[in-house]
Order: sequence, then C-alpha cells, then structure tokens
Amino acid sequence: MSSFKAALFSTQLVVIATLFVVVAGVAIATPVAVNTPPDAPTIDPPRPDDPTNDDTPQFFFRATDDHPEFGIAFFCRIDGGSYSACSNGDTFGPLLEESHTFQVFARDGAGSDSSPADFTWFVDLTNPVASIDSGPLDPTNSPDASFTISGTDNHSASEDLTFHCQLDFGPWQPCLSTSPVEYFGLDEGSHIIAVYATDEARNVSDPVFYEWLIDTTAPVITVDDFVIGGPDSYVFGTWATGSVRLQEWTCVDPNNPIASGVTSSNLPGHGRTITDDGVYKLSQFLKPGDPFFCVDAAGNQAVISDTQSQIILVDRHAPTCNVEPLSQYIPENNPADNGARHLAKFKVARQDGNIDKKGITVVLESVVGPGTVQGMHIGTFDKQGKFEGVPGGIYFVTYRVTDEAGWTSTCTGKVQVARN
Ligand SMILES: [Ca+2]
Ligand SMILES: [Ca+2]
Ligand SMILES: [Ca+2]
Ligand SMILES: [Ca+2]
Repeated sequence: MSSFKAALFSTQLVVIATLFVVVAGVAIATPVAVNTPPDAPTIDPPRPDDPTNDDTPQFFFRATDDHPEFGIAFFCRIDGGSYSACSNGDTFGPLLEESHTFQVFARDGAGSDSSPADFTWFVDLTNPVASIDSGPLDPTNSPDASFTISGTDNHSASEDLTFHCQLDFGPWQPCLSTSPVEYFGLDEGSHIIAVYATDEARNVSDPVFYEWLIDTTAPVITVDDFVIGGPDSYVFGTWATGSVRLQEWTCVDPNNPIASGVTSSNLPGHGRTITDDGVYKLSQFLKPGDPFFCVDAAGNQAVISDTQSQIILVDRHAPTCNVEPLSQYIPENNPADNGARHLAKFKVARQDGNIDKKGITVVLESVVGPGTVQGMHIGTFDKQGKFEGVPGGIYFVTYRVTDEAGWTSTCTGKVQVARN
C-alpha cells in the first residue's frame, strides 16, 4: 500500500471510530481497525457466449464489501493487459478472433483490493463452410432424394455445426437430419436444395446448392426411316432391297428433352427381313433378349407394346382392280323407258394384298370408244357414265388405283352400247 493510501486508510478508520463513539455514547480511547477487502467480483450474465461472434462484448459485474458506504471501484483488463477503471456494463473491444480472458477486481473505499474474477471465451468471426457431398443422380427417375451434407469451421467441431435446408426456394428449415437429408415423393421436374451451416458462434456459411432433375416419363420411339402414311402408320416409300432394318429410329424424351438427354438407338442387329406386305408392329422387330434400345438419361425405358400405335405398313406391291359393269347393254331407243335410261353403271373392285384397301384411291383415267361419252369425268371416281347419243359399239373404261405407298395400276372394263 502506498504511503498516500495508508494515510487515507488511517483517516477513514478515525472516522469510523468517531461514529462508533457517537452511537454508543461511550468514550473509546483507541480507534479500532475494522476493514476487509471486497469479495472477488461476480461477473453476471449475460456473459458472452463461448464462442461468440460479438467482438465488442459487454460485461456486468458487482462486488460486496463490508463497508460499501465508502464506495467500491472496479478495474478491468483484457488478456493480461493493464488494468483500468471500469464500470458495470462497460463494453470492451473490438477484439480479435481468438480466445480472450476478461478480468475485474474491486477496490473498497479504504483502498483494499479484491482478488480478480475472470471469464474466458472465444471470439469466432469466421463463417463455417457447408458442403453437399452427395445427392441423387441427375437426372433420376426416383421421386426420393437423399443427400449427405457436412461442414467445417475454424473453431466449432463439425458435429457441433447446425444446418438449415431449403427445398425448391421454399422456407428455410432446420434440416431434419444432418446426414443423410432425405426427401420423399417429389414431383417430376427440376428441383434444387440449398444448405447453409451455422457454427456455435452463430456465424453462417454461404449456401450451397444441388440441382437435379426427376424424370419419370419414358421416352417415345419414333421411326425416322419411314414416310408417314397416316396418323398411326408408316409407309415405307423407297422399298428397294426387300428388307427392313430399323436402324434409323430415334428416342425422344418429350418431357425433358434437353435436360435429361436421350440415348438414341441406332443399334445394329435389329433388322428383320420382310417378304410380305402387311402391317407390322414395332415390337415385332425386337428379338428376345435384345438390350433395350430406347432409354432416357434417367433410366426410363420406352415401352413398345402391342397396344401402341406404332405400326409399320410395309407395301411394295401395286394394288389391282377390275371393272365390273353392272349394266352394259344400253338400248338407245327403247320405247319402254322413253329414252331416259342411258346410263352405264360400274363397280370397281380393288385389292392390295393384305393391305387394307380403304387407303386406295380410284379415279377414272379414260373412256375409249367409237364416240364421246357425256357425263364421264376424267380424274374423278365416276361410277357411272351416260352414254346417251353415242354411236353403238364397244367402249373401254379404264380406272386407276393408287395405294398409300404410291404404287399404282389400272384396270379396264368393257361396255357394249347396242342400237336397235
Ligand atoms: Ca472493505
Ligand atoms: Ca467459425
Ligand atoms: Ca423422360
Ligand atoms: Ca400396295
């Protein structure tokens, strides 16, 4: 104790003794020295979290003394530096990112110092780093997704980090589990999750993202090597060799054509020799045990079923026809009908092997005879002709039939016009 403090201390004791005399009414010859140092201060909450990301912490403290009426002063220091006067509720810092120790002691009015109280904590100003270490395949045909996530930090152990997750830009929520993070029953389409980590000092990481595509729709097979002959059939128009080789079909993924990609076909070995015209289903060109030839990037396989409207019409023969006159003997001057019936009627039968004859068109190509026939229109399908006023004789009526593949042929029927 300095000489100055010692003198002050003596004076204070005299005052105390004098007070005692007045109260007791008894003369005391010798002042009694009654003073003890303050107790070590109590550092009250809220103390800094350990660790904290607050680099300017505030401290609250108090101390008790046997003579608080003479005042209690406090002295504080950080990390073993010089003590300086401080007050309850003072703020210290800014502090560097490291471990710190705060110390405070109390001094009573007589100059007696308490032992110091101290508090040690860590100031962590560095954000953790989050990572998504694994996720679903992209694309995938699974509606469920599982992710493993992790994080690192300068101070907090990995297992002490907490994580928040966000699915498809929805609300941020605590990840239901640290790892794996799982979602079930998601809709088809693009998805994205974001994850951030929080360290024990409440520093948060930048979010990390994982995007993937759920594609549960099978691709569709289209055959490029065939000319479309109808809404549900293909006509092979350039038939040359008598064999079909399905090597130019493509696999198109309608729902996600770009994102998921397409594994196109062009696999050899799926050819098949066809000797007969007819309608074939695409599935007939597959052989048992063949590797499937049309699968999208998510693993969905195109399904060729017999109910699918993917059929191939193979037609390498011209249709045939024959004209069957229903009435060919036309009396020119028949009193019975008063000259009114001068019609020749025809039926044009047509065949195209085992190809459906409904696709065959029929047109009148020519009428050849000793005179010009009225009412027969070249280029249209006239089933009947008006032979009024024509010279008698043999007339040849020729029809042309054309199938959907473009093959064509003609047939001719004979009409005899007689005169009485
Ligand atoms: Ca004291
Ligand atoms: Ca940190
Ligand atoms: Ca698909
Ligand atoms: Ca044909």
